[in-house]
Amino acid sequence: MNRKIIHVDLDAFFASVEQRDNPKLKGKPVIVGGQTDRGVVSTCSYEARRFGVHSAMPIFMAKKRCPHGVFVPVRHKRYREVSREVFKIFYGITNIVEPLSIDEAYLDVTNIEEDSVKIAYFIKEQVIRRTGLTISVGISYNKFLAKLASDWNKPDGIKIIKEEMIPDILKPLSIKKVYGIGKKSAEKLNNIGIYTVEDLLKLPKEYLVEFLGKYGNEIYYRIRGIDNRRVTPSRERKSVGREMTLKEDSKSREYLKKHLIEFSKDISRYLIKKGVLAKTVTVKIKASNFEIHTKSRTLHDHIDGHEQIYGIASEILDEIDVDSGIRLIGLTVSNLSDNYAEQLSFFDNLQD
Ligand code: TTP
Ligand code: MG
Repeated sequence: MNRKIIHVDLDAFFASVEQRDNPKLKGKPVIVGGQTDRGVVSTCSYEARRFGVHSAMPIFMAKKRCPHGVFVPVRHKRYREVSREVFKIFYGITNIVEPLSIDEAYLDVTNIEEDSVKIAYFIKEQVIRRTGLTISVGISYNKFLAKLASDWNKPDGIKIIKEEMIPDILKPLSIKKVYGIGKKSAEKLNNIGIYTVEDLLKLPKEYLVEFLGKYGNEIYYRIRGIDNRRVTPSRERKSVGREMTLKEDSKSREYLKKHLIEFSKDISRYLIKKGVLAKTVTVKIKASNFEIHTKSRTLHDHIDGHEQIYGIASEILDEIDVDSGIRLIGLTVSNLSDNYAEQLSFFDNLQD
C-alpha cells in the first residue's frame, strides 16, 4: 500500500516569531542574527529575502544589501518554546513524527483514514491559530518527495506530489534539489554536463555508483520516485562532538584552543538547529604515546552558545597536561535536554 508522508517546515521561523511577538515588525524586512558586524544572519523574513539576504550571510553584507532592514538579536529560548507548541500539534495527529530540526518534521499519516490534503490543511490552520505562524506542507508517498513538496510553494505553501506525476514533475529540477546530492557532487555532475534531473535520469545505475560512490544507488532510485526510508519517531542523540588528529603533535595550548573554538562553533550550530541544550562538556586528548585522556564537567544549567561551550572547554584544557605533545583533540557535549521527548510522553495517551 502507498504510504502517506507529510513534511512540514515553518516559514522564516526565527524571523516570523519576531514579527508575531512585535507586530510593528510585520511586513518589514526583519533580519535575525548576531548583533555585531562580525556576526552572521540566522534567518530573515521573506521581505528581506527580496534584497538577496539569506541565512549564514555575514551581517555586514546583509546591511549593505538591505540598509533599511530591521536587525534583531537571536532569542533561542523563545524559539524553542514556540517550536514545542508547534510540535504538540503534530503529535496531536500522530505519534510517528520524526523531528529534523527546530522547525521541521516528517509525519507518517498512512494509518489515518482522513485524506492527506485535509490533514495538511488542518495542520496549517492549527499552527496559525495557535502560534500565529505560517507553515509549508508537502505531501507525498515517500520522504524525499514530501520534503521536496514542502519547499515547492514556500511560504505558506501546500503541495502534493502523486505517483503519476513522476518523473515528469522532477525533470526540470536542478540536481541540487535531490536529497543526497551535496555541493561537491553537484559540481562534479555539472562538470560532465549534468544540470537537471532530466539529465541525471539518462545515467545508468552502475555509472552513478561509480561516479558518486555508495549514495549513487539511492539517488538512482530516488529520482525515479523510489525512497523506502521510514519515518522514525524521535531519534534521540546522546551527545554531539567533533575531534581532529593534528597534522603534527602539538604542545601549544593556544593552538589546541583554536581547535576548541572551531569545534564549539560547530557544536553550538548543531544544538541550536536541533533546538536542544547540553549540560556536560568533555575534552578528549590523545597524547603522542597514543594514550587517551578525557575530562568532563557537568554544569548546573543547560547551554547551547559557542562562547559558553568554549569557556568550559578551555578551562578543562588548562587542567590537562600537554607537555608531552598532543596528537588528537576532541570536544563533546552530552546530557542533552530532549525538546521532543517531553511532547512524546505528553501525547502518548492520546494516540491509538
Ligand atoms: P530553515 O527552515 O532552514 O529556514 P527558515 O525557517 O528561516 O526559512 P524557510 O524554511 O521559510 O526557508 O531553518 C529554521 C531556523 O533555523 C531558521 O529560522 C533559523 C535557524 N537557522 C540558523 O540559525 N542558521 C542557518 O544557517 C539556518 C539555515 C537556519
Ligand atoms: Mg523553515
